Amino acid sequence: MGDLLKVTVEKCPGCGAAIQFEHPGKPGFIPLDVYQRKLEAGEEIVCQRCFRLKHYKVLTSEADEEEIQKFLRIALRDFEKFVYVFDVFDFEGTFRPEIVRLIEKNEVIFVANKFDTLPKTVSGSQLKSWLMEVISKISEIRPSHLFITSTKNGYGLSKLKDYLFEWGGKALILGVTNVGKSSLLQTITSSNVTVSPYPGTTIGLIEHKVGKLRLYDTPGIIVGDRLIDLFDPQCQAKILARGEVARKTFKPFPEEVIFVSGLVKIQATLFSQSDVRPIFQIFAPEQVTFHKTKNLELIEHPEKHFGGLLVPPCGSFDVSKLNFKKVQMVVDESHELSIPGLCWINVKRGPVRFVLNVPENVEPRVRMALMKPKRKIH
Ligand SMILES: Nc1nc2c(ncn2[C@@H]2O[C@H](COP(=O)(O)OP(=O)(O)OP(=O)(O)O)[C@@H](O)[C@H]2O)c(=O)[nH]1
Ligand SMILES: [Mg+2]
Repeated sequence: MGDLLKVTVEKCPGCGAAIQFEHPGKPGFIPLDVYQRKLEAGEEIVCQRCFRLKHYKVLTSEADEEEIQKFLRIALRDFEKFVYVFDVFDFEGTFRPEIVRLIEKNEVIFVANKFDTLPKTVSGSQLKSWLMEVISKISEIRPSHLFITSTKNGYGLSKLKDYLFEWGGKALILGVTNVGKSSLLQTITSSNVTVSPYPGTTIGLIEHKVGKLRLYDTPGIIVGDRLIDLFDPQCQAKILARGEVARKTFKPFPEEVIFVSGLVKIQATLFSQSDVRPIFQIFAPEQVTFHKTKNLELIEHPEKHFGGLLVPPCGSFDVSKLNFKKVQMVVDESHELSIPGLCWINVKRGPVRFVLNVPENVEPRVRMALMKPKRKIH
């Protein structure tokens, strides 16, 4: 391969990976003949992975986790301005105090994206004050700039764009995989970065101009404690909330158990009274499956029924390697139980004692309720 070719196009404009001709299946690969043809025709040159993601919606190579983390550590040193993006549907899974602490001494603006996935009854201002409170609780940070956005329906984008236009200098977009970093850049700058429901779409730094600001897209930070992290990229793409989340109401008998996505087992009883049933709502993406049962065999040996009665969102999922743990939590009407990367549970009649069986890597949390109780149900 001639050096000339390397110099002409260094990076794929879709994902930021360095263009290369030697390793098919690895990020940045493009067959040399295709590259030369496109170069001569003056067509845009994107790597094979981005081309297939854009045109066929298929993922042909995965990002190298270690490389990405190494790359991010280096990038962090070079910036003093950051745009931290998180997903409001999966707040606990994507607002990461351990990452925010790395950048808090700098100028940071926070973007709460995917507002369209929340129930319509939650207003922008209600979400904002809830976020201010839960953020300061878990990270002791009071964001001075917090924007609520949806790249899907355009909510909040012009406000964010106006701010970025005047900000000046250079800023790094940062956030967990799949929160919508590239989508934001794409809509704000009308650029051609690759957006896809697979985690790890962006691979390198991609620079864009927004008024006086040079804004850089980055690879998503890979975290391992969300339920969704257990699935392969194809499966993650399926389970991701695409529109408003679905809600399902439960009023279980003490002997009943609810399986969510086949992998989380929930038993719930009212904390103080055993003769009254608890009531709660589970909010989860449309594709997440629920199974309520009294069947003891199923309750005690769920591993035997995966792929049959219990369906994780993807058929090819191998549960045999998973370890599970038991977690108990008591949640009243002013709080919610969140299972990062899967769902959250809002209590209508409580306090409820939840006994959960979850995959070992997943950390359920209790948080202040986003969906405020309107009236107490007796
Ligand atoms: N419902 C909804 N989906 C969104 C929104 N923004 C992005 N998405 C979707 O979320 C998925 C991930 O979007 P990307 O922009 O590729 O996310 P990213 O943070 O750049 O992901 P990585 O590069 O993998 O870290 C895509 O399927 C987008 O269509 C939004 O505001 N609402
Ligand atoms: Mg991206």
